[in-house]
Amino acid sequence: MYLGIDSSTQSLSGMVLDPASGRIVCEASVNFGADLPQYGAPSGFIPGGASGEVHADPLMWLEALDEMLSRLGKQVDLSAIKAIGGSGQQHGSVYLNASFIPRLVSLRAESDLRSQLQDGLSRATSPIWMDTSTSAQCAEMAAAVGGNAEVCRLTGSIAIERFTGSQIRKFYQIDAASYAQTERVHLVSSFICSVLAGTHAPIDFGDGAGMNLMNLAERQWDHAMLDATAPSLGEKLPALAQAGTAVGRIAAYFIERYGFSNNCQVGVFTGDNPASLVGMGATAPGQVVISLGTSDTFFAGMNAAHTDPRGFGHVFGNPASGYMCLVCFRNGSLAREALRDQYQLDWSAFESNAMAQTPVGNDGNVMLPFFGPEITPRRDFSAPVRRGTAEFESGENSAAQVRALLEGQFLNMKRHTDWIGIAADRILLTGGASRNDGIAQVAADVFGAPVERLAIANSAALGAAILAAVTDGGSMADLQSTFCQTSAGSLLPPQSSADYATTMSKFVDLLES
Ligand code: XUL
Repeated sequence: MYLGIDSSTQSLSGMVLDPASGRIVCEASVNFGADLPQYGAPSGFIPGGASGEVHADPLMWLEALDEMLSRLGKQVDLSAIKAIGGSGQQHGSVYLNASFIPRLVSLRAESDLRSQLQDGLSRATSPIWMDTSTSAQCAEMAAAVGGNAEVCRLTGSIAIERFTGSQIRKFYQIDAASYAQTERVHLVSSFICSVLAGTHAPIDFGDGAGMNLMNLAERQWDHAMLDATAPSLGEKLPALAQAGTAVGRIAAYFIERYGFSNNCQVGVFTGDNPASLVGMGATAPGQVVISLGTSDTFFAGMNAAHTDPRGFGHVFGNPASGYMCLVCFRNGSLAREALRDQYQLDWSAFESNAMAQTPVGNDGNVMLPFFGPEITPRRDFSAPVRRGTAEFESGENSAAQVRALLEGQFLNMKRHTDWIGIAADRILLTGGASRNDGIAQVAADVFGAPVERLAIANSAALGAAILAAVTDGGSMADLQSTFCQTSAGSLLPPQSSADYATTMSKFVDLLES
């Protein structure tokens, strides 16, 4: 059996799978807000940060790891786990001093991770991906290497606030003494992996690309970017490696405390989005994942590492091989909910009514579907922008408004992912809103590709478990065909009337006007 661990923003979960029987054996999850209220982080981060700062307590992640393993151990004999794989929320960073490794190798099974490792931190809290406080550092880093186009060419993304490089630079600027005390900077993924393996684990090419520090073509730390970030940073970063390659055997603490076998391997962890790409069965180019959440994300496998000329999208290493893209849209469910509430609708209006009452292309009525600031494209919207008939522009006809919002969201997504240069053969829709057939149909129509939904919701943990099996010699393609099944009846082909060429040009005109 194989264990996948996903350390995400709101919870830490584990999934055990058995490739021989093709079954998911069991799952356990620790929700930071509900299960560990003593950290004062109801949504997994410390609320009330100043000037866009969003941090979390890494000790909370350690306590959650202990708790998750103890819950899992009640359901399954952990000595049967042959390898562990994992994923973490991307971009978040953990700062460790020189005592961390001595503490790690002398962990006693009678005590817990939190109390034995807490003095190994050189920074009490970890900035996470929701942090937007580092615009000044991003500008400084870009200027140091000759501009954002160069940062993007080198690392796959322009300098981005949530990416780890600017966060490290800010730490160095505000607390140079603690930065100097930092022996190693880990990502959330490589931190949890290090604890399990009892040694400094590498960062993988997927999560490593989310730092603005890795040279995408060479898959090595980029010296120009390191120099632009903070002194001696190259000495403080772990090695880089492919996800799912072996780090080593599990540390004695876990053998003694939870009954793991001393032959259990720990594989290199990756970021939650690259892990989801694996868990959705979408690592091959032509497969596209659209995750509909608070924010919407689009990710897909790519053969080559070309980057987004507009600078909104990101390119990461793909845990299977090659590369993947990731593009985030801030106005996801927030916008869908705002429109729903404004017109006092329920989700069934999005499911069927609005779709039945309006034609594909919405009679030429288009909407820029942004209720607040957007990151793709980066612009400070405060309300949607409408163009069409006088009735539509004045906000009447809720069915036309719903269709315009959904078409606008997917047109914006299609427009800002065109640089990948691969047409979608199949769209895998996931996230809360993906179950809604009305929303799914618009995605199929706008992209001109069939939409499917997966049977399993937790694709990051599944991807992590598949990577565990890969560490032990399993074939990723075989594992994906066993575990990444679409749910019955979830396939929606595009409608024959769907032709969005004219609507797309109207949308782009409005966007650029
Ligand atoms: C991706 C991103 C988030 C985090 C948290 O760039 O910031 O998706 O990985 O899930």
